[in-house]
Amino acid sequence: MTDVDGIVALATPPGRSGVAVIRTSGAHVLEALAPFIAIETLSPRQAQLAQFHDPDSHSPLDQVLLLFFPQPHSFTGEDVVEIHCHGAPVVVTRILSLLVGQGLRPSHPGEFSQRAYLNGKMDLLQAEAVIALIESASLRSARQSARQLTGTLSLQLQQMRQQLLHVLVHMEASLDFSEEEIDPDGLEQMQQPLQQVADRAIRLLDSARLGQQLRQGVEWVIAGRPNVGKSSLFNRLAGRDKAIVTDIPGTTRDTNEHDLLLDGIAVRLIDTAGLRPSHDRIEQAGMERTRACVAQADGILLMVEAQQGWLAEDQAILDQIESRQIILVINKCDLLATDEPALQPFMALPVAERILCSCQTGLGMEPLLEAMARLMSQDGDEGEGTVIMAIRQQQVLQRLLQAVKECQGLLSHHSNSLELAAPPLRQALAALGELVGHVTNQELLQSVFSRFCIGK
Ligand SMILES: Nc1nc2c(ncn2[C@@H]2O[C@H](COP(=O)(O)OP(=O)(O)OP(=O)(O)O)[C@@H](O)[C@H]2O)c(=O)[nH]1
Ligand SMILES: [Mg+2]
Repeated sequence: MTDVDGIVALATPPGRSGVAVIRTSGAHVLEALAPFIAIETLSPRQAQLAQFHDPDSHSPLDQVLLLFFPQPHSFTGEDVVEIHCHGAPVVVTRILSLLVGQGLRPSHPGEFSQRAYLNGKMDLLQAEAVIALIESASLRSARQSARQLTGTLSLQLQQMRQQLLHVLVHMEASLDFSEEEIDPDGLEQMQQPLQQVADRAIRLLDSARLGQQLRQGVEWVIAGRPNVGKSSLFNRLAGRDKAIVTDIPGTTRDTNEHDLLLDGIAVRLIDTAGLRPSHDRIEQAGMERTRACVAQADGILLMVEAQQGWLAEDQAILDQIESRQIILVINKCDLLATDEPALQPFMALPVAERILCSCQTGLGMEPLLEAMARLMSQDGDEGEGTVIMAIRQQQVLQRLLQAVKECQGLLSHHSNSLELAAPPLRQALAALGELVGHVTNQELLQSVFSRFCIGK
């Protein structure tokens, strides 16, 4: 890409604000600014107060703070000037249009980061971490992205690359003596690093589900028969009376949603219409929605009533749930006689956790939240401190793992035909290159950077 024209964008959200930041980057930004500010007094990396002159008026347009980062020591690797002006939309628009009049081009989404990548300021993984950081819905996800921004994942991949290169060198050296069968020692020297790379790829892939949860949040759906107390639980966890609660079965028709943060993960809680055979068209429509929610949920809070035990109707609902993460919420425990064995009727059920609760008294709410958090964190720990955050990374890692496995298989079955094992090894190396961004094509770059906001 040789597009090095100067670009400009508002880097802060549009609208009225105390301060707005306009970012410029490119070889000619200083020239573009010259008609409006005294650029000769600009000193690198120092905040400087200045008047921004409007050529159409005798008085200054705004008093601004300027930051000048000369290339190559800037975010993009080019000359960068940031203009911190007052956040009045008219002022921002005027400054932008004056700069465009001087030849700067409004930037595309992610163009600053794309230039940083093209100028070797960061690799593709770090660029993706920037997006994830900006999009973070929770502190935990922000921390994870910030960690990736420092290059932790890049470093691990670099080590994997070294290991694969070691195998390739070994393989090519042995190929020169291809007439002879390769000795077991030499084979072991290749198998071992391959296994280490495979193990690492598997660990990273295991973290991808957690990465997805951190990125997008998770959905927990409250489902069960009518009148068991689903909306009461929803209101308890939401901390207010959001959903209508009555003693009439079939109260809830539409789904209700509430967002909360649990253990650093954004959780969307969904209250649904109770499931039962019904001829009421409105109720049927509600139940359709329930089924759709259940089908795409990450976890289900399946609610039953303690006093009633496990009913055929409950079983019918459980049969419709495919999710592997089900917490059985045994409600209305306040109605039980103190010596009743509350859990017993439910012990044989294939659910991840069983929680005794009462939405009336508040019993069991903390254990329930803890159980939800427990199930979510089971989805891959942060082992080496790295979590795969982007779908692209996950896909390329899968390809890498497949290639490594193929190579391993060929080596163990045909130890005398190394030529066969070399191509998958090269594919694995290519996948690594693609991950970090050493090997890229325009389409890939487009798909990564178009997800950024303007001005980043
Ligand atoms: N005693 C007792 N009553 C409860 C408890 N939780 C809910 N209820 C009552 O049970 C009835 C039904 O509660 P809802 O929360 O509307 O039940 P639901 O599952 O949402 O019902 P539908 O929307 O009809 O599917 C209400 O009268 C609640 O006050 C509880 O823990 N103990
Ligand atoms: Mg309800």
